[in-house]
Amino acid sequence: MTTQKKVALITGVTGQDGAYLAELLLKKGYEVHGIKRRSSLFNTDRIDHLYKDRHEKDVSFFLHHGDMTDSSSLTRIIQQTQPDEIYNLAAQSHVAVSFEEPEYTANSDALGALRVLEAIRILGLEKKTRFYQASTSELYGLVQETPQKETTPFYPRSPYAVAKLYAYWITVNYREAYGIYACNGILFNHESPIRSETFVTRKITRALARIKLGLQDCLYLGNLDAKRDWGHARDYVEMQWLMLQQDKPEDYVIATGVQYSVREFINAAAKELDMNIGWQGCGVEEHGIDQGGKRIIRVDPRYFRPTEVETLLGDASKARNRLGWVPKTTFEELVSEMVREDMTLAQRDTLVKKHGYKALNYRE
Ligand code: NDP
Ligand code: GDR
Repeated sequence: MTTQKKVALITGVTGQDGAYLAELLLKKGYEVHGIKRRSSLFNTDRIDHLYKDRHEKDVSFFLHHGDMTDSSSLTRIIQQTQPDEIYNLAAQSHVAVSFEEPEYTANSDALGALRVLEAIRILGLEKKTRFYQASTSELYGLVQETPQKETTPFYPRSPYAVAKLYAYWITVNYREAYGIYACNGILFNHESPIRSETFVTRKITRALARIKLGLQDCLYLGNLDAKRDWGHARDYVEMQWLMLQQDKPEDYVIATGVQYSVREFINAAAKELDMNIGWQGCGVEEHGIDQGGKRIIRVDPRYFRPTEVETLLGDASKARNRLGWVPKTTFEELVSEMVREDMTLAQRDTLVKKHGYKALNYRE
């Protein structure tokens, strides 16, 4: 007897979480469909290792062109793939950028979730298709309680967070109104070596590796006092899957329960590279100096946000007690893995700088 493969559809498959989740679901034997946007450059770096040409045997991973701002593409893909599970990860996910592109952020992050839920309803898939919404700790914004858990009131502080608040509630509403198995994962920051370079953790690990090798002089950052609860993306996508395997759909906070400041992240990354950073000055004058007294970290107010989220710390007891989920990777392990990978990339860049692209081929 052959058992039918489960079918999953991932929006945002080309992003950090999309790549880890696709890999996890393929390992579990799913047929995985991903939605990618049209781009003038290749945008599938993170998932290229999973992709096989459709003409090969045993292909389980398929990509479709679509966009969160385009209902027709979303509805068509859902109709064609008839997924058992949809993971809605696609979003304009940068908080600072959302102040510059508030309307687009609302369109893709808020209405995008609605479009997927409406497609499920219009296509009569309410009883078949389970829906995961990538909600965020940014909903807590100006925090009303510490640590933050599922019952903590929301106070969003950016166009991104406000858009995600709509997506959170429309997910709850479609669950209650139409009986769709729909869940919110309220995920705190999670990082990895494939985190995009504009988020603070990756910006730090990449820059310090480059500074160490002489490829860059200085790293400019914004608020060094901001505190975050940072976990590893690989651990968090497991929870996204687990949430859709339960008897009843519910919302869960996913976090490590430990908090560090941006400055502490820098110190941890520097330690991995045997760099010793001394801190001097305060406010916009604060800077980090290396052993030789060179200013290698400076504050640039350009990176300050009009309204900042100063502190986030999650309480994931519900996920631990109900689903047995605990994060596997510690803060130190996360930083170490990111620094190692960025050091390898910086070494490649050094090689290219010295000998041109041919040097890479000779090595491989
Ligand atoms: P990324 O920014 O790495 O990935 C976002 C993905 O969404 C990319 O594949 C991107 O495509 C795609 N995308 C963006 N806009 C559109 C659009 N209009 N139509 C179709 N696709 C689009 O984010 P992460 O992987 O880190 O996060 C995944 C989700 O989880 C996001 O919704 C994010 O807001 C949320 N989240 C993330 C947290 C984190 O710490 N990482 C914490 C809490 C929530 P492209 O590659 O072409 O840009
Ligand atoms: P965040 O992540 O806004 O929490 O959103 P980000 O890494 O951008 O910022 C974290 C904190 O660091 C401060 N910061 C800087 N941030 C950036 N990007 N660049 C800088 O130079 C810099 N200097 C200081 C920020 O002000 C902030 O306080 C991430 C995203 O993945 C969201 O999609 C997700 O919902 C939340 O995490 C949970």
